[in-house]
Amino acid sequence: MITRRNFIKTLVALSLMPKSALLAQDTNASENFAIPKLETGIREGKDVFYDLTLQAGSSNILPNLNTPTWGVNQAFLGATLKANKGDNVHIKVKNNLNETTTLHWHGMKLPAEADGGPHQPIAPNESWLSEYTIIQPAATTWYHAHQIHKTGEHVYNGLAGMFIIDDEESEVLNLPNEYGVDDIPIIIQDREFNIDGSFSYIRSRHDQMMGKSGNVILVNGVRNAVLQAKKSLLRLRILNGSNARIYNLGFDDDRDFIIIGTDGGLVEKTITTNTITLAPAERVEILLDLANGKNLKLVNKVLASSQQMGMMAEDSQAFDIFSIDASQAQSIMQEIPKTLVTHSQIDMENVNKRHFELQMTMGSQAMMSGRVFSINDKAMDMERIDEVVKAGSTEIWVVENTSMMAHPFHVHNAQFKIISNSAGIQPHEQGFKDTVLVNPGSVVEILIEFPEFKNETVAYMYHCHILEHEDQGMMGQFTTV
Ligand SMILES: [Cu+2]
Repeated sequence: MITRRNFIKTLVALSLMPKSALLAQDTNASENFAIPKLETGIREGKDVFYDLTLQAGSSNILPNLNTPTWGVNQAFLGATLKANKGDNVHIKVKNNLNETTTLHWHGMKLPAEADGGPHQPIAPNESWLSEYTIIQPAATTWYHAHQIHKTGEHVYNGLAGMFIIDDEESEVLNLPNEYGVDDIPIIIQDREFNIDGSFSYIRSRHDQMMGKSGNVILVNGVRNAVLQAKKSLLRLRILNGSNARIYNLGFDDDRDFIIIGTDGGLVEKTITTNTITLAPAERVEILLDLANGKNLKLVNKVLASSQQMGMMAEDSQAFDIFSIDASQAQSIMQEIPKTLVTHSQIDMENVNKRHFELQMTMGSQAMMSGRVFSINDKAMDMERIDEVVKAGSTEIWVVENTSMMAHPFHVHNAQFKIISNSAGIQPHEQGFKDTVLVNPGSVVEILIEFPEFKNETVAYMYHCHILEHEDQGMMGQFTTV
């Protein structure tokens, strides 16, 4: 039942506010923290079988309103998958939606035909089997829809989840690893709502150009989320699952936290910091000490550098993301190792170099031709292979952003090292990455060791991870042969 008070509250919560204004978190309406359910599959030795269903559902995100949502084995967003390095995973994906879509394993090194990109569409009522061996170390990877021209909308509806890889090397480090207890998935997304509670996707030229940002912040699909901490040392696996928004993450008391992992897995040495910039698709694993028992909030901070980086005003507002109640946390006395793992050194001698220019063309002519977003003067074409890479080789990709806004550049089937960035390398960018934020006017060099998988006809993607940019052509294709 909609009472008058709730109706007014709901109106405030909806898009009647200026586009740039973020909905203030409502302090007297805290919600339970949601932990996506865990799918460990059915194991037969090293073979693990997963049954995933893409489904439509209804979620109670705003008070007294139902939001039609999409999910994977749940109503909104995806169950968390878990497997070990060395496992042969067999993932059956059944599409119970009434639209064709795909499911892409973001951050995974795998054969092109198992990648789940635009070349592996799953029609309604059809199933797709993705099979591969996990050849990479422990990491927080994720999965999401990747249907050509539809990725933004499908992810916005809810087709995204986490895929955690474990290995023996990380297990002996004694890091918090009890899922949902001291090892917590944090999927940060922003959404805008219509008056009836449904998601409001693109509705302006601004949304198309800048990417879709919303005025309601969700963590694992819940707004105003409050995590009741069970232990005084938490491992947070933070994924920026937003379509376009870049976050400057930190805690409201400016406390330090310890970075232990990046997109591709654990870092060699722990990094202590109090702020981290996270672009769409990037992940960071942090350790958070709650021993003082004080409650805190993960917040988006305003950085002095935001303006210089050419971010728009709406990217430089302070707001809360979620709260942690530390009052009941069981005290954990634990030594945190300073050295975690050793990364294999990649040989940089005589490697092939390729150049990628990320472009946004303004002006009416570009808009008429539909060629606003491009890489190397080309918009994405499913029929065109842009680059052919030798399987097993190492290359340097030079990514230059000649546009006026930042773009997170992502490469499928790869975990790379950033070897230079004209805008500077952040502490967490020293680890293995599959997505790197390229600021306007900047040039970033990444060193990629391509796996041995060969396929002359099925391509992998490289693209901007602002999903609206990807959908409008800021994407290209490469094969490994
Ligand atoms: Cu972009």
